[in-house]
Amino acid sequence: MSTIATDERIPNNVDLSHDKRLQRALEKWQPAYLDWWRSVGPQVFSENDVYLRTAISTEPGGWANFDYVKMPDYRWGIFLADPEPGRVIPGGDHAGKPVWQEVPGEYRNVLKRIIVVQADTEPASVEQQRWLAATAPSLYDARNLFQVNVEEGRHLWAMVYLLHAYFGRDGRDEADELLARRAGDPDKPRILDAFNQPCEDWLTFHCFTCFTDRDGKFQLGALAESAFDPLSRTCRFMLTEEAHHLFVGETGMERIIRRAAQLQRTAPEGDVRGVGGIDLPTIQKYVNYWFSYCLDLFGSEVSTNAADYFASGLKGRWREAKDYTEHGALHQTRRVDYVEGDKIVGHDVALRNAMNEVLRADYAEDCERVVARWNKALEEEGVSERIHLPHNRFHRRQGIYSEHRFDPQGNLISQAEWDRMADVWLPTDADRAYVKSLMKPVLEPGKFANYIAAPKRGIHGQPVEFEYVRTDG
Ligand code: BYC
Ligand code: FE
Ligand code: FE
Repeated sequence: MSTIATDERIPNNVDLSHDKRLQRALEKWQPAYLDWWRSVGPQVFSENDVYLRTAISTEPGGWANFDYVKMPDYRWGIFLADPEPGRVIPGGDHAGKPVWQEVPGEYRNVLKRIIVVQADTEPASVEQQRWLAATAPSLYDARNLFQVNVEEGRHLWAMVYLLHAYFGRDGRDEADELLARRAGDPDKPRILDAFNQPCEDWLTFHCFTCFTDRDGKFQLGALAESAFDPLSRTCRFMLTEEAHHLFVGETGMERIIRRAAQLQRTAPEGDVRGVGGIDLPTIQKYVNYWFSYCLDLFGSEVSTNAADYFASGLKGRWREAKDYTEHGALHQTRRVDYVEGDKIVGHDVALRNAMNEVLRADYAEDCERVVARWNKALEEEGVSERIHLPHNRFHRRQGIYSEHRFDPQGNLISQAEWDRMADVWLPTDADRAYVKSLMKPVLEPGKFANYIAAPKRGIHGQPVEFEYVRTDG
């Protein structure tokens, strides 16, 4: 196990105190990070005690400490999973050779680009969510939001460490740029689309943590299979934290869905909105919107970038080392559906060029499992409606389907048909205004807003009515 230094200015298990130059550079970045956190991080309860988990080691089972902490005092640290002895490159042209501890010159720029794109999403999500706590449906939910926020902050640290440690001057410049771009700012936006969308209500937040953080799970999984070992180790530890973000999103959605079903059964004429709930058709529209946006995050169906990343070993497939026996992905194809005139025609594409599609399909399968659990909840609540994921061609802005219109079942439709149906499939301004109108803070311990069911249990063995955020200052 690696040594943990938790009492240093930057907690770490990378022996930072033995690399004074790196330590000094990161200690110089630290106040800029804190300024960023204060100006565009959580704007509500920003100085209150919050019951948070802090990573203190990478030991399975014992890696986290739970206690009250004021967010600006959170100990953001640099933690890499322990090295795997004898680890070899999992996939691509160099499969089976020893992993790299330094960045090979020929891959320097691409690798830096991948790390910057990954890094950029972390602060972006914190910015998107910075006002949400003002309308928290409970202290429990506010705490979960803050937990996700501080850990996305730590994920930024994880990537900035790689930029500083392995990319010299360019890396330091990129680290500064990461604090300069802003989610949704037309002049200096974040890199990927979904990270410029507003996140101003809790249905959106739970869709985001369920679907967008899950993109994170799969992208981090692909990077955990990287030939560049420090990146792999960083991502492996980030995935440990990510599990909670996905829990927040999945159970948050389930609680809203459950409440919708309960209100539907009891409200006069089943009018959920009439009694201040979020109705299932509205929830379905938000699912359609966020799932399709998140599919875009995997890049084009057919991508030479993706082929190059795989060939060079920079990214692997999901669980490349564990789940595959053939790691070259050469002389194999994957069927990709193209639009030709008014038909959808499948073509066999070289597997390496379809790596984005392979990862996207693994992601979609994971999402299907989540939706099946929500539908189980609907069954338990005794209503016949179900939530469905739209087809992967529906409402796309990136890739080969973005030039055409499809219905949620994936059928090619005309622009006129789309215009007629878009308001049925996607949230309208009126839907968003309605959802927003419900966003009123509920800050009494153990109480929940009317549109969301209470969770089954609290955090880390604490009761649901625990004071997860101390509101008295
Ligand atoms: N929006 O060859 P293509 C997370 C660009 S989430 C805007 O199809 P490629 C988190 C693309 O950059 C995980 N632009 O794409 C979640 C390229 O531009 P250039 C984030 C887009 O490169 C919640 C061009 O279009 N991690 O951690 O094969 C909270 C052609 O692209 C988009 C990563 O993404 C888009 N949606 O694949 C907090 C991993 N899609 O280079 C955190 C690192 C594509 O021609 N990123 N473009 O100018 C990658 O591996 C790849 O860059 C991508 C794109 C998978 C994103
Ligand atoms: Fe993250
Ligand atoms: Fe996350």
